[in-house]
Amino acid sequence: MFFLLPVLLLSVPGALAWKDQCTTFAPVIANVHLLNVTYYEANAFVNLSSPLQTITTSSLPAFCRLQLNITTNPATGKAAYSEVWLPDGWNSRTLGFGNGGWSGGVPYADIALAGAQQGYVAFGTNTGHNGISRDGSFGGPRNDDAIIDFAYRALHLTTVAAKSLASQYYGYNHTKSYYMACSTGGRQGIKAMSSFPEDYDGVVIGSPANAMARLQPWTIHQSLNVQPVNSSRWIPAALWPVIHKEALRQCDSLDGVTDGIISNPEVCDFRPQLITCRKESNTSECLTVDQLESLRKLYSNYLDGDQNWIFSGYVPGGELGYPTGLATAEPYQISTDYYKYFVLNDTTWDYHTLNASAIKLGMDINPGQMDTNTPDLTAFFARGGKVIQYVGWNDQLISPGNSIKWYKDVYAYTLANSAINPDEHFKLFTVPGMRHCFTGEGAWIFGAASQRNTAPPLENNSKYDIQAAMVEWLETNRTVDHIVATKYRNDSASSGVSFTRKLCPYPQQAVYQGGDQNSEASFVCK
Ligand SMILES: [Ca+2]
Repeated sequence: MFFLLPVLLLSVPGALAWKDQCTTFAPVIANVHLLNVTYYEANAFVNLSSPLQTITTSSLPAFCRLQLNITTNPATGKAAYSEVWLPDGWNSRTLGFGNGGWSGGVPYADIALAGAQQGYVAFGTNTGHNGISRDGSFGGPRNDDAIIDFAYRALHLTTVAAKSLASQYYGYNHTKSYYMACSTGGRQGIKAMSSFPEDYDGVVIGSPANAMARLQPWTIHQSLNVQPVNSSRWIPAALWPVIHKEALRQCDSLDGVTDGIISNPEVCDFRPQLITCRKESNTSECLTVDQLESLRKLYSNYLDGDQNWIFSGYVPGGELGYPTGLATAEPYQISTDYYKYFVLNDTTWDYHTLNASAIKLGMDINPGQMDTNTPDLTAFFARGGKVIQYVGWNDQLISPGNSIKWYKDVYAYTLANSAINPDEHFKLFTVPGMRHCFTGEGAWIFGAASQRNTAPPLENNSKYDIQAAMVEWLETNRTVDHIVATKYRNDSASSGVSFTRKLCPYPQQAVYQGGDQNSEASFVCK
């Protein structure tokens, strides 16, 4: 049997022709202005930096880099800076990346390593402003154009532009459109699925900062639980490893393996009062009654003054990250800036005055419609869209309870309001021993956003790489029943593998079946 190759494959240009194609590319898209175009040969030295991410590598395939000015509001002239990278060897898919915190910067490491290096047309945006993760001052006072760009508009318009640019560059349309991001990027992904369900076909999001009006007061609350420093309720840095050791003593072995990782904190009934200071105790190895009260608040659901549920608390196991997360001397600036520049428009606001009415005001104003807490993904699901969400159990910045609650909310809403089977469109993977988006004591390398600049997944396939798993699920309909995460020694791929573990779809957990504890093959999801 003789098969005719599609004409487009026969017309793929050689390397010289690609360079010519790139440097002479003159796309025509309304409100999209090409600032600069650069062709990078295969293995060229690429060294780029934004307030969000830096990439320094010589490991990329040949690609064409487009730097774009996208007018986001023609009436005011507001614009965003975006980039689209077009590899010579395109896999016919597009892959967009999101941001982190309040950051205004192109996610270069993700675009390079998870995008172009894997064959995708890859893109990202500065969300309409330049700035670092913790700085929300761009939002105020009442800078609505900038807030809306940050909330969703810049990414949406960049996505639309990237698809059109790919089509004009290669001469044919993409097959599937993907998105991958964590934290603020997770929120952006949820916004896209709910408000622009045609933007993407497959979405991989980690620990989303979606419930902004709830997350931000909780962030301040966590700091208020322990401050001021040197008060009776303060928990000094040296005491957190003591608390962690006790949490492990009580709960590590519940998953069948005593390895320093609590696989399922939901079944861990942590009782820190077992290390209460006695009169004869060394106070560096025990907790006072006031410190126990601080811990109780940190690990509890956060209720406002009217007893309304606001946000979930910390879970046992993440104690090595909490003192540099939110159990800090001052609140995380992301949250105080939320009130100063987005909700109250008062740059002198004192976070000690946070109360139920301020929390409600954030919910009511919902600046830029950035609060993306909707459980309604039915339009996205109805057109075949799939989403894989993941969250580290040891997340020190956004309680994993937030991801679990949103997953449950979407699940219930979908059942109640459509004929769609949510299991065919949505999976949540919990990651034991992982902090916010990356790092931690657990196996946390699986190809997700902001991970490849530390280390690649063990292999670039659907077994080890969450994005490859998404492609397989969406394009071949083979379901994702687990993903294998890798822990490298010293978090360095060149140092070799320390251990691998299965990540399981919630509410399943990896359960040890016997054999080598360092091998994922010794665990099953159930
Ligand atoms: Ca364990």
